[in-house]
Amino acid sequence: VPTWIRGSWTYRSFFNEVDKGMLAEGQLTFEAAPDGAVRGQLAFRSDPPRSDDPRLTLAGSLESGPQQAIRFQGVGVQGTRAETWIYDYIAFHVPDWPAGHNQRDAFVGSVTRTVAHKNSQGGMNPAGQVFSFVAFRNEFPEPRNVIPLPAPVRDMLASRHHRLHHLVWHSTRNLWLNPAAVTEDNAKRITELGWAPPRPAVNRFVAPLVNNGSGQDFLFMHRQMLAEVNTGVKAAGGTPIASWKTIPAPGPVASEPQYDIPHPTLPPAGNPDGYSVPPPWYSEDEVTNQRLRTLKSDDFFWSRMRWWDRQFKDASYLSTLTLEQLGALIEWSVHNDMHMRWASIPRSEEGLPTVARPDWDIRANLWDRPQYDHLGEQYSSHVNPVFWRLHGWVDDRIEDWFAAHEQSHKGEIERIDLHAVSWFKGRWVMSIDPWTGPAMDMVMNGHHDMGRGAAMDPVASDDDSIRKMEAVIATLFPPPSSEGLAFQAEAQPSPATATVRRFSTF
Ligand SMILES: [Cu+2]
Repeated sequence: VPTWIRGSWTYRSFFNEVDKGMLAEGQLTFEAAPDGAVRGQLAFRSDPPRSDDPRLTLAGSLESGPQQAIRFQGVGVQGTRAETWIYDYIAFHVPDWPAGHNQRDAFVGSVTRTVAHKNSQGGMNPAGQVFSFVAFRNEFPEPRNVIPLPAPVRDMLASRHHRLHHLVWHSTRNLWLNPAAVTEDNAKRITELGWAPPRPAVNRFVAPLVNNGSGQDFLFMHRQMLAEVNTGVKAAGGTPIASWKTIPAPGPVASEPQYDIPHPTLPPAGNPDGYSVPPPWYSEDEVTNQRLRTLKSDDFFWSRMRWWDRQFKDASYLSTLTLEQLGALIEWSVHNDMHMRWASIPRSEEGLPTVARPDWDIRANLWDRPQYDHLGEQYSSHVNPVFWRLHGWVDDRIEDWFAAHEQSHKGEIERIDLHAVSWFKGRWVMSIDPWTGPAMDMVMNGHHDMGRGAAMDPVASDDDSIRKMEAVIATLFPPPSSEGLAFQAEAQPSPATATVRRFSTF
């Protein structure tokens, strides 16, 4: 299904006359395109927005064939100054230049006034007049701008310690049984560094280990992170982040301001609530491209994600699972796919689309700035505001699981307090101390204790644990040869094509 039209665009129309230039500039948004049908809106806003600003509701269809053409009609919205307008549009998607540099996605076309309407000078604009237009794609409004985390919380999460901790925790448990990454020597080295995971998450074929307790580690570690971030949010004067109650369905990408309040503001077109699915990007790896296209499609939501959403709330199913099974089954299905569905193209320091961070590359000047919050890998995902909604959804399933067991065999699971986290013991819970990283790291550096304040300071005295985590990364992902490294150090991340090497991590 060609969905290139979906999203938010800037529209400019022009007179087709030698001595006249631009006619109008507006904002175009297009929604889902099931079976080639499209709907959307063209709005000519004043600043601040007013309820009678001209707006047209658009409906039409994508044409099949190699041209990527679209036809649509715009009908003025009742109560706006466009009330009596009807225009027809035909447009063509502009192909990519193979060697084009940062090309903006665009479509170009022709528009005609289908019925005459009054103009603002009191005269009539005649039917049949024809104009040209271009529309270019607006930047996707990133969650960090639409639903930002409080700055102190964001900066703490973006600190080197937290980035490394999250990356090293996931990487060691994901790669521990991968013989290419963790040789005998490497295992010894990582053990000396204090980072041997007691329970690997997957076997050497990357199949999740559902019965070894690693799923409990996953749930515990992230429950602790959620508690700490919400402590930080409260300390910064905010209200705790609400989890996704249901995984967000594809929704409208445009929404109107609340006009009856004193200073109405326009929700960002293309991502009004912060939960719109960012467009896929294109890497050199065709499997990744296909995975991204599929995960980001509406079909995938309705056929798969909604199903998972119900499955992991279904008491009769949950009451058959141990806590570790619940964790592993969620992590390696809906959790990983939510990460990739809501991931946006990685961006360089200048905000340009860039290559994915190479596994070995943890250079602070490139990857430690707070804007690097790519949801598709663990050095950055927890800096993204969507991470906390998504993991809130995961965390809420633990409570559903407990309630389901209480309902079907009351008393077999007991609620306990474990390292200040509300946790469980009993028949359905493996008796382990869930792994969140080296004990020393936690005690000395308070990574998981924002409440105490130490970790709010990104330059807390954590040099030693940072050096150890850097050493783990260098062991798992040896950097290229020193010549290669010197070359890379000079080169900026290339904006040409985004290569994703780490897609298997989520
Ligand atoms: Cu994580």
